[in-house]
Amino acid sequence: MLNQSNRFIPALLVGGHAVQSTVTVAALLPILGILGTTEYYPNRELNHPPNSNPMREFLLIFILAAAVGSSAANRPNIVYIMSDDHAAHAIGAYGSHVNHTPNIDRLAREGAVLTNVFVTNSICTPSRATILTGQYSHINGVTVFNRFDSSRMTVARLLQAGGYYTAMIGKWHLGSDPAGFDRWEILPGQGVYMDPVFYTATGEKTYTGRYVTDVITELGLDFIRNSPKGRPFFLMLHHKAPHRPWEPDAAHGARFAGEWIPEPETFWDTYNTRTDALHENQQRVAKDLTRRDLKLVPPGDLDVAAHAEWLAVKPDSVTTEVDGKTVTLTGEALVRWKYQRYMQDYLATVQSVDDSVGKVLDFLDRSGLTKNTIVIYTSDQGFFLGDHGLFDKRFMYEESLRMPFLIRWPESIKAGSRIDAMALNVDFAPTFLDAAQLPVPAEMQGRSLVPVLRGRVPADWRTSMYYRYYHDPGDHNTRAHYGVRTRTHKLIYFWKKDQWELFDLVNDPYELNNLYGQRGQEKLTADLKAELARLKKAVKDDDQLANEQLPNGVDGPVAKLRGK
Ligand SMILES: [Ca+2]
Repeated sequence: MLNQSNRFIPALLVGGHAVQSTVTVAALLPILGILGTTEYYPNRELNHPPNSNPMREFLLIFILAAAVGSSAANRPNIVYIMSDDHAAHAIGAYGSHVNHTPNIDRLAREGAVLTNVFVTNSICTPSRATILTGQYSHINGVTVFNRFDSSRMTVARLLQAGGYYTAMIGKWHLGSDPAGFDRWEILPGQGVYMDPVFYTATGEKTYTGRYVTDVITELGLDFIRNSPKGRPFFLMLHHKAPHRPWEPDAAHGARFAGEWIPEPETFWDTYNTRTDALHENQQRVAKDLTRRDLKLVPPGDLDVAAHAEWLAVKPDSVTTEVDGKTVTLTGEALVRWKYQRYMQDYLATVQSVDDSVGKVLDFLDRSGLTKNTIVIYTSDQGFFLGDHGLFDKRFMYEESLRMPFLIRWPESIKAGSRIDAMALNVDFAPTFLDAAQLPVPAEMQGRSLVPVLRGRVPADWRTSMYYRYYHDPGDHNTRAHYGVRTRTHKLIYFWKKDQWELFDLVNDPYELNNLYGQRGQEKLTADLKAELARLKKAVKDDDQLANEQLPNGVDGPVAKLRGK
């Protein structure tokens, strides 16, 4: 057993490359001493006492756990597929009324669908930093679009150190270079749908004439195909789709162009009883979609600046063809038309992602890897699909808060499972480590979902969650807020406005009736405020980043390549 555990230790020290020699724990202690003097975490004051060295601590934990022995045999491969802005209610397994996703649904059939997975800060970059670190935004330092400090502890570094062959392919969106990956090929910033550029550690490549979802899929499969035999792999396959500006490939675009998409129940929400925040938002289908979003074609005689200006206009009338006749749409008819254009394109980009999942699953089948590979499909957060008249995310309302999460792991998950336990994006990193039979560092704030996935929910499993959104006013004038969601209620506090919303999720699942301040709600309100305060303290949020809007980092140097 000792020999088996020792085989991890050299891998830990030489960056994941297999070394055949045997090293004892005692021989490593001087090296840990050296690490003790290393300034490994520039921002460690955020989450550690002044004298602690988190890198040393987690290495020590790791080595001790390895020394007591964990069976390394048959550790599962992990394929983590994450799209960008894919709402659960646009997935068949979650009861979509607007589309079909047969390949993603296969994961639900052959594995599990988790129905209560929530994001802790509903926006791209912070969710990605949380998934990597297992920490809330105020601890990992990424509250808005600021740059992630890649020298921090991440699940990729730990898996790589634990012997996994690791890759990050697709949308990274964290400003700094990826670390902890044997291979990375990322889109700069948001990336683009057509003719995408990918950055690597050593160069860049433009895929002229190619569609981004297809390229990401092929690069991911190429990574799996070339993984070293006898070593488990960890692949983060991150799609750009279905993020704005929702540009489908030609085939899917044509297929959805004629589709009529049902409007959601709350499409015409008047925001009655809700606070100023919802009234002030600028992410409305009715008013905030641009000509570019709607794929309107500019006049041909515009120069570059005028062309960009034309596309950025949010039109209040549109002249288009309806049933072969040219008509000018305004008012309610225009709003309905905008919704159709938005959703047709959004869903067409989703369909390419669904195709991609099918290709990955087929490839695993053909390669004999299905049995020992965990496959996850999720999105970095939810999205409004016209719900409350909105597009985008950010708000703590259900459609934006809920992440899709489907997982297949034949060895551990009963096919067709439906899991209602409350899970969060802080849980993903601990889950990967646990599945890989590696220890979870104490500074990770989530919990492993492995017992939950195996159908044994621990008695002390969470029944409430903490949320905090910072990007105010941001791109959509969305007001900063934090809040608590229990299994039955939600309390939201817009702290810069000192306004509250309280919803009964059982009797008002669409969150249309703000109960805050209503007679008879005093005890419920007090209980939820107490729970909110308890959670805020438990996750160590003492407002340390509440009033600071950190500068954007996503367009910073992805290594040396920017600006050349
Ligand atoms: Ca996103």
